[in-house]
Amino acid sequence: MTSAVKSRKFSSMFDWFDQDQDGQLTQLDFAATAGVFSRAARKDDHTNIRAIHTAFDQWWQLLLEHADTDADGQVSRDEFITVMEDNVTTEAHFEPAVMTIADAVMNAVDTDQDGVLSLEEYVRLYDTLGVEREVSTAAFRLVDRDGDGVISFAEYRAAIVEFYLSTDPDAPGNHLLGPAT
Ligand SMILES: [Ca+2]
Ligand SMILES: [Ca+2]
Ligand SMILES: [Ca+2]
Repeated sequence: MTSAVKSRKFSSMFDWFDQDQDGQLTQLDFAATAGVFSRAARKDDHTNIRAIHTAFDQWWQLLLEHADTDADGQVSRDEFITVMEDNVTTEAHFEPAVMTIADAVMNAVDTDQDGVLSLEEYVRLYDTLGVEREVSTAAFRLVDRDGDGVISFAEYRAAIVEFYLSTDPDAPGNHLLGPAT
């Protein structure tokens, strides 16, 4: 099912992943993106940094397999939006592709390893991603659904699921990558 809300989300995601901004996604873009997320981890946290790189690489392989129809090793914006809707967000692929990345990132960002994300940890992630503090602080409040001042794994996963699967323009998970578009 195509929806304008999802297409917009995936399109802004494309811009974000296209780290060298040449209008095509390649393995290099994904490696660069994994590198950006890795900077939110503690420098000596080799386990989670490796997990992030592995998870992004798996996602890239999935995109290559299903999206790169002309087999040139590049995925265009249209190919990306189509594959996100038709393959990545299907039940068979969502857990292994998306949630593997989500879990790896959450583990890495939880630098004091207390099992939840504090505002400080969350804002630090978005600092790394170039999102302004005001924006990430507002997003934190939305993702912290029970308002206990921390983001649990469950709240984080709920936001990810919403970001990818919801067609509701007001879903809190839409703010996951910064300002809703
Ligand atoms: Ca690119
Ligand atoms: Ca924490
Ligand atoms: Ca909470």
